Amino acid sequence: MNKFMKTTTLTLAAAAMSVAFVAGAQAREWRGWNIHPADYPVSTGMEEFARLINEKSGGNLEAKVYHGGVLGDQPDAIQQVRLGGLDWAVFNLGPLGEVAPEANVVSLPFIFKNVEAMHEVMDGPAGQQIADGLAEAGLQALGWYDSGARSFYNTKHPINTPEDLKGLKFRVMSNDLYVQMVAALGGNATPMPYGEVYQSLKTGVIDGAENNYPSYDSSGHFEAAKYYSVTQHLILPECLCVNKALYDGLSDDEKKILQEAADESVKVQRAAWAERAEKSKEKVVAAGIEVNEVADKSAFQDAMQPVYDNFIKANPDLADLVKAIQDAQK
Ligand code: GTR
Repeated sequence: MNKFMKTTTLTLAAAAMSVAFVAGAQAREWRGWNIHPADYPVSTGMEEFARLINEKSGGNLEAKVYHGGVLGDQPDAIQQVRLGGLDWAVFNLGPLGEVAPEANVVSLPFIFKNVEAMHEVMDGPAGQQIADGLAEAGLQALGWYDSGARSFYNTKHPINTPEDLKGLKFRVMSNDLYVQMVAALGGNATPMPYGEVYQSLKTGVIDGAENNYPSYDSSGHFEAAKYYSVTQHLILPECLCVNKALYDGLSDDEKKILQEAADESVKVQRAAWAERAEKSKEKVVAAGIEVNEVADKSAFQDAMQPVYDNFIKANPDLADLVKAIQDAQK
């Protein structure tokens, strides 16, 4: 064998090995992180996505969902999916804001006037800009799930005005914007993993937290904190996303399969969400929770000006995105 042939043979062998490796990598089961129990709308959506990619690829793509946060808490799992230690997940845009500034725009309190407006914005150009920011952070966004609106709940008393937060300590998700948000309302905030909140409410380490009805219900927080005040200060989408390098290694056909499966799973999740939001509300009310509507949210909204100002000061290049989201809802 001459030198040229040797090199060619070696190169071909290396190419064959890398093809085998890629094929092997695709046949491997993708591990999906989920913080929620199996009977939650996010879980239903993820199961549907996994089922569809398997079906549409004739068994070549396989994905499994690990429910209940057994693969770690959310900030850690975000790093894992970015780095490829985990393959896919559904993440809340709140903690995602810490890794992609574009995603943080939706964590500006009251930026969406309602859930429908959030979906419209996320399914349009602003959503694409956010997806591009996530891609730079190593996450391929395939679709936006619903997680309704978040409101404050606590163990002490109903919240009707920002003054009612005074002296109370609230758990927030891992994102500095939320610490600023609670401080601007006059309360104290402490970031804490979701899985520690129940015990912390029970033992009085914190006085309250904030979430949507389905999470308030499924986490059992309603058993520990019975005042739920409908402030709806955050309307956060969730992202069905895949490790970017894994996605980039797929063929065009496989990418198409993923996108179609994601689109279908988004529909399933959003429908399951609407149903569960009603059910959870009924359940917590029947359990004796005291729900108060906050008819006039303007005092809460006005108090957010410094949070917006700080954000724009720190991210001047995102001022246009904030404005585009606001203008799209006029
Ligand atoms: C839920 C959300 C989770 C997690 C949780 C929390 O509504 O679906 O991803 O972010 O809130 O408060 O940590």
